[in-house]
Amino acid sequence: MPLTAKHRAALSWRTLLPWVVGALPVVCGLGVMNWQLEQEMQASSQATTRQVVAQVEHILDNLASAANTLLPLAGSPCEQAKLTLRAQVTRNAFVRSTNLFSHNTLYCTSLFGDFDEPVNPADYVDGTLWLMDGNSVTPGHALLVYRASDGDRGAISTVDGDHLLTALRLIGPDEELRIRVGDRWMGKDGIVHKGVPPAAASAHVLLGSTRYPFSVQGGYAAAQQGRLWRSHYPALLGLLLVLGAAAALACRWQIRRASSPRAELRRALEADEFLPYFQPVVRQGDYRWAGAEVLMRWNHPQEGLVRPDLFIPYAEHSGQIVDMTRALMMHTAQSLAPYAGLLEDGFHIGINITADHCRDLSLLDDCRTFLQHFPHGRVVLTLELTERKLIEPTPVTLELFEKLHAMGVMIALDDFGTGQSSLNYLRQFKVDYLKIDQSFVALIGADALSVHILESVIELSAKLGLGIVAEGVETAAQRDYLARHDVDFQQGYLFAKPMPAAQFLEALAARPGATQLPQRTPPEIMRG
Ligand code: G
Ligand code: G
Ligand code: MN
Repeated sequence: MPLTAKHRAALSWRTLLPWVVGALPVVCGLGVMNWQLEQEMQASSQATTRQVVAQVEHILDNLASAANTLLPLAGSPCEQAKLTLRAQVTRNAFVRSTNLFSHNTLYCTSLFGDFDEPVNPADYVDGTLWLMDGNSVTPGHALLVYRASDGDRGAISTVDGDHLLTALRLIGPDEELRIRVGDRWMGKDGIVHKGVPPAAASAHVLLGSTRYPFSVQGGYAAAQQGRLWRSHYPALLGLLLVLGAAAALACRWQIRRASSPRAELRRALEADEFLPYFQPVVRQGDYRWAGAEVLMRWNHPQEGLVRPDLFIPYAEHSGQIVDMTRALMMHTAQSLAPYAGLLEDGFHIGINITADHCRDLSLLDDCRTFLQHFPHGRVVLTLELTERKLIEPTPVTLELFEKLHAMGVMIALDDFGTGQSSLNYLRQFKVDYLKIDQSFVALIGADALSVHILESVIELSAKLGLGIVAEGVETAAQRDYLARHDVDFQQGYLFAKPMPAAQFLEALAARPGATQLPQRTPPEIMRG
C-alpha cells in the first residue's frame, strides 16, 4: 500500500537528513567564529608586539642618550667624570647605572666611582646591546646594557630587567611575549635564557626594531585560545545551537509533509498515474453492453496497480478527489472519443463522484467538457453518488443537480441499500437509477427471508419509476433471477471484470455485429 507502508530504504536518509541540516549551521558558525577569533588574535598579537617594541625602544632611547652624552668623557679620569655619570642616572628615568671604559676595561661607574672589570665588545650584539642575566651588583637579575663606543673607549648605560618585565606584563597581560637580543631572550618570568625562544601556539608574531638590535616575539598559548573561546562566544554559541535545532525541526517537518499521503497523491496526479478501468453494464434481455462504469486505478511506479479503496478515502479526506476525478474524466474521454463509433447511441458512462464534487458548480463544466468529446447523443454520462455518504440538500447542490439534468446528465444512487436515503432524498436529487449493492445480489439463492429484502427494493424502484442496475452479478443463477424480476441492467464478474481502456475497446470491436469499424486499431494506440 503506497500510502501506509514505510519505505525502508528511504528511512535512513529521512532520519539522517535533519541531523545533517541541524549540524550544518552549528559547524559553519563554529568555523566562522573560529576564523574570526584567529583574525582577532592575530591583530591583537601584532598590536601588542608593536607596542612592546616601541616601549623597549623608548627605554633604549633613554640609555642611548645617557651613554652618548658621556661618550666624550671616556678616557678622562674617573674622579673628574664621576659626578657627570651620576647626573645622567638621575636625569634619565630608566637608567640604573652609567659607566666608562677604556682599553676593554671598565674603570669608572656611577655607583662605585673607580672600578676595574674587563669589558668584552663581543658580548654586545652589533657592539651596542647585551641582555645580561645579572652582574656583580645584582647577580641573577636581568639587565639590559647599552654600549656607545669611540675606538676602544666608550660609555655604558644599563636598565634594570624589571622595567622590561613591567612592559611585557602590562602591555600584553594575556599574551606570550619575549624580548630577544642576539641569542638571548627573556619572557614574562624575568629569567634570561640562551638560544631561540619557542614560537607561540597561535597568532605567532616576530617583530624586530628598526633602531636597535632587538626583536619582540608575541602570540598566544594553546590554553589561552580555549579561554578566549569561552569568554567571547557563549551567547553566540547558544544562538547557533538554537538555529541548528530550528533548522533540523524545519527539515523534519518538511520531510514529513513531503511524504504525506496528500503530497504522494499530488505527485501521482501530476505524473498522471490515475487510470480509468472500465466495467461493462449489460442490458436486460440480450445482455449486450449498454454502458460501463469507470473505476479508478492508481498505476503506482513502485506498487503497481492500486485499487481505489486504498487511496480514495485519503483523496476524499484531503479534498483532492475533485481534481483526480476531473483528470479521470479527461482520460476517459480521450481514450474513448477516437473510437466513439464502437459505442451504440446512448451508451452509459458511469463516473463515481463524492460529496466534495457537489460543493460548487464546477462539476457542470467538467461534465460539459466530457460530453463535448463525443458526437451529440452518443454517450449518456451517469454520475454515481454513493448512498454511504449522503449529500446535504443545500441550494447550491440542488441547483447543481437541476443543471446537470438540464444538460442530460443522469444520476445513479450507488451502493443502494447500504445507507439510509429517504424517498424524499431520491426525489430532491432527481435520481434516475438505483444501483443495488452487491451484498444484496449475493443473497440470491440464500434463505427466503433475505431474498424478500431484495425483492422489495426492486419493487420500490419500479414504483418510483427508477431504472435498476444490479451490481456484483457472479453466477448464472443470480443473472436469471434478476432477469425474471425485470431488473433493467446488470454488472458483475459474470459478464466482465473491470479492464483497461485498450482491452475494453478491443472487446467492443470484437462484438458480433459491431456496427462500425474503428478508425484506428485500439490496442496499438492504447498500449503504445
Ligand atoms: O473497482 P473497485 O474495486 O475497484 O472500486 C472500489 C471502490 O472505489 C468502489 O466503491 C468504487 O465506487 C470506488 N471508486 C472507484 N473509482 C472511483 C472514482 O473514480 N471515484 C470515486 N469517488 N470512487 C471510486
Ligand atoms: O461501489 P461501486 O459500485 O462503485 O463498486 C464497484 C466495485 O465492485 C468495484 O470494486 C468492482 O471491482 C467491484 N465488482 C464489480 N463486479 C463485481 C463482482 O461481480 N463481484 C465482486 N465481488 N465485485 C465486483
Ligand atoms: Mn460505482
